[in-house]
Amino acid sequence: MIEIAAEPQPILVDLARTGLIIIDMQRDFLEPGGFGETLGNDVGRLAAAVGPCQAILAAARGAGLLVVHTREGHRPDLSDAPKAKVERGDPSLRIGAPGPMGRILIRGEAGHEIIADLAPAPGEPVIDKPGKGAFYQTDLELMLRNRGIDTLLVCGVTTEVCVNTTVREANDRGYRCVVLGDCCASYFSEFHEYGLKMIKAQGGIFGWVSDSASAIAAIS
Ligand code: C5J
Repeated sequence: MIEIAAEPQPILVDLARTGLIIIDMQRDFLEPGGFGETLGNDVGRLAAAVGPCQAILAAARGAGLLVVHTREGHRPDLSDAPKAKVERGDPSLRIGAPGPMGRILIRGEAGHEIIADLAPAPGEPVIDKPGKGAFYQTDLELMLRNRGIDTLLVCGVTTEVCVNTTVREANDRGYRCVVLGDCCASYFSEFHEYGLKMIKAQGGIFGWVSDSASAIAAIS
C-alpha cells in the first residue's frame, strides 16, 4: 500500500488495484475548430492540463498501472446521440456538422482523436462514450471489475462536465476517485476551482483531490 497526499485527507492505495483514467483529451475539446470552440469556448484554456497529464501518464505506465482513455463522441449516423443533445446551439455548428477537423464530435473523424501528446499506447483501452459520464452506455465498469480495480486516478477535461460526471458515477459504483487537479482543466476557471471543491467537500463526498506531483511521488 502507498499513500497519496490528497484532500480532504491522504489516501492509501494498492497499486495493483489502481487505474489511471484520462478523460476526453480529444482534439475536439483542445484544438481550434472542434466541439469545444463551436460552443463559444476559448480552447487554449485546456492546454495547461496537457503537461501534467503527460507526466502522470509516463509514471503510471512505468508503475504498470492500468491506463484507460476515454473519448466523447457519436456514431456517424447519430443514432446514439439524443435529439436534445444535438439540437443545441447554432445548427451549422452542431454535433455531426462538418468542421475543419471533420464532422463535429463524430467517431472516426480527426477531431474525435485523442491529442498526439497523450496518444494511447498499444493495449491501453479506449472507451468511446456517447455521454458525459464514462460509465454510461460503456463497458468501463466491467473492465475495471475484471481487473480488480477499486481506485481511479482521474485526469482530463472538462473538470465540471465529463470529469465530474464520471467521478460521480464511479463514486456511486463504489470506486474511490483521486482527481489530479492540475491534470484537469475547464474553459471556465471558476468552474474548474469549484468542480474540484465539490469533489473533496463534506469529507470527500465524491472523492479526493490531489495533483500530479503528489501522485507521481507516491507511485514512482
Ligand atoms: C463537454 C467534456 N464539456 N468532455 N465534454 O461537453 O467535458
